[in-house]
Amino acid sequence: MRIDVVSIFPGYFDALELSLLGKAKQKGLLDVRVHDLRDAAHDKHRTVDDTPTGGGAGMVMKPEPWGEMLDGILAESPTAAASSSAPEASAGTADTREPSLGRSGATSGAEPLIIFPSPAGEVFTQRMARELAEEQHLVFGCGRYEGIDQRVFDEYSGRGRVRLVSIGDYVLNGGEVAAIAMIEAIARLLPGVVGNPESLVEESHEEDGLLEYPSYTKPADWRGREVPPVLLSGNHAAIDAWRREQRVERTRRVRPELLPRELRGESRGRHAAD
Ligand code: 6GU
Repeated sequence: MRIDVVSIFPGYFDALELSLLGKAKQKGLLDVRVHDLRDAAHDKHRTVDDTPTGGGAGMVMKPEPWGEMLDGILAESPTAAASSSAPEASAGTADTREPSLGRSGATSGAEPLIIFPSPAGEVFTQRMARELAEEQHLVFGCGRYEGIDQRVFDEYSGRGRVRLVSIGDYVLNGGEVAAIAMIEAIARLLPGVVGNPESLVEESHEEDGLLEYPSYTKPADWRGREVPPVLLSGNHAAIDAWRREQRVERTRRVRPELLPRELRGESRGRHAAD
């Protein structure tokens, strides 16, 4: 998978060199390229922002550096159908393309998908991570300040697939940390990135949507806190049943909205324990 990232703080993405993802890059499973948006700002101060038209607080990212940067990235896309024509040049050919899939950006694959991390976007989930792991080329456009000039989204959703994606209901200073979270969630699903693929299926939010069971290792007694005896029993059916029950009860307690319909309602385990 190829991933391009555009940011005014490329240093954030040094974190991607560490651990699992660094190894994935070394193995050639993942090709991440980080671009400094200011390289596409050509005035003396390499300006990327300006005051909001119509007034208001904060600053807005100017469209021109984004246009130059994204045009360059799309022109170099390893995918076959990369749309590379500039607006002036595309006037006569624009109608020959498929109609835009717009924000929904459905259908995976053959052309780049541009993701703008934004608190105003659809919420990133494990399901979306799985979907995005099927893509050949992702481009993350990380905005700062009050956001990016709307015409950048309009331009690229008119030419290809664009999605605005949020990582949750809270506000970050920019898209960088959100992009790192999404890239990690996506990249670990690529074949060969996680050493033991079985460790992918038992996790929270995978398979049945329940949260993970609690894990223990040695020693069996630590500061008087004992490992649950069932885990030392060697009875694998009993262990599986215990873990399942832990997952259901933890989900009921912490994230009841994730519980599958058939498990909603009255708590189990109460009858025996209380
Ligand atoms: Cl993607 N960006 C920003 N700035 N804040 C966020 C976010 C993204 N997701 C949640 N909060």
